Amino acid sequence: MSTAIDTPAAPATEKLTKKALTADHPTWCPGCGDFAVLNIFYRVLEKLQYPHENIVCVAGIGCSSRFPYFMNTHGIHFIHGRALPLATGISLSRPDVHVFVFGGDGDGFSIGGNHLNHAARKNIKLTYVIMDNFVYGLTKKQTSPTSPIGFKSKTDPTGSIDRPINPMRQLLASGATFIARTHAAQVKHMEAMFERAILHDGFSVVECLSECVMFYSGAFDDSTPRKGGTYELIDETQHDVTDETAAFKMAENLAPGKFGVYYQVNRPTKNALEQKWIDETQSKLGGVSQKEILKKRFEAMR
Ligand SMILES: Cc1ncc(C[n+]2csc(CCOP(=O)(O)OP(=O)(O)O)c2C)c(N)n1
Ligand code: SF4
Repeated sequence: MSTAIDTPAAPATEKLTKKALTADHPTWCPGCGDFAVLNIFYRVLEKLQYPHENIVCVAGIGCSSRFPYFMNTHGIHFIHGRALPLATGISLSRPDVHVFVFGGDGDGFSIGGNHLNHAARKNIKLTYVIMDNFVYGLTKKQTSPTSPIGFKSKTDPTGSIDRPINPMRQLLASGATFIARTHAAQVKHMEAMFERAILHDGFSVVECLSECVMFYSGAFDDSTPRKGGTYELIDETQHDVTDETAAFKMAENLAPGKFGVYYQVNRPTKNALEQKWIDETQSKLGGVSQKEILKKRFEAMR
């Protein structure tokens, strides 16, 4: 299969280490759950040993969306809620790179919610980690789409009155082909979920509960055993991850709900389908360049 654009020969790659992947000093508040997410992402990349120059991290705006600053990879800190459309373009045009998207529940489910639906249904090849803290952290405590009813914030001083979204059900309905749920305080589990998501050929999403110690301390105590909660794992000998109805049922109550892979199926990615179309069109037109095809298309549209 030909690549979507001509790329120069990749330089020889050195062993990928945490040191090589580390960029700026993270500026999150001490105790923020996002530190653990970053550390585990370093660890998984070290394990997978992708060529350093082929890794791209994209984010919108938010505390969690600062992620690309802390990664010594290609990275873009983009517009609030618009990380996915940008990442989609990168993924479709550069089949040689691994695209990762990071952001918060506000960025992903609120302002970026519609982009999430479309990237999921198109099955764009990328991995998206939603660092869900049930609050808008960067802007200092507004209600987010995942805040529970009764949550007191600057936008809801007497307590939130809106029904929160159910991330697992939302992702299932959107058509994501890999959907998992994990917790920043459960590093081994988080590592396993990230690795499986990254190795999935399609749109893979991991919702990672990551506590905002500044504006919603204790949000995840019910799923933190050292705080008296329970961390219940999905038993995949009992749960068929390809069964959408079972996944919907399992997602009925996420307070605290179960953790693990809710759903995983293989469906052709837009990347593969589009490349097939490009290859067929090029061969039909006698091997003209992609630029030429695009030019002809624009001329026909005048
Ligand atoms: C278009 C636009 N609207 C609103 C904002 C203000 N804003 C910045 S981050 C943010 C929400 C942050 O919450 P979340 O995405 O959950 O990330 P967190 O900071 O909690 O990690 C908002 C509303 C903005 N920067 N741009
Ligand atoms: S405000 Fe909350 S989410 Fe933002 S860095 Fe601080 S603890 Fe983390």
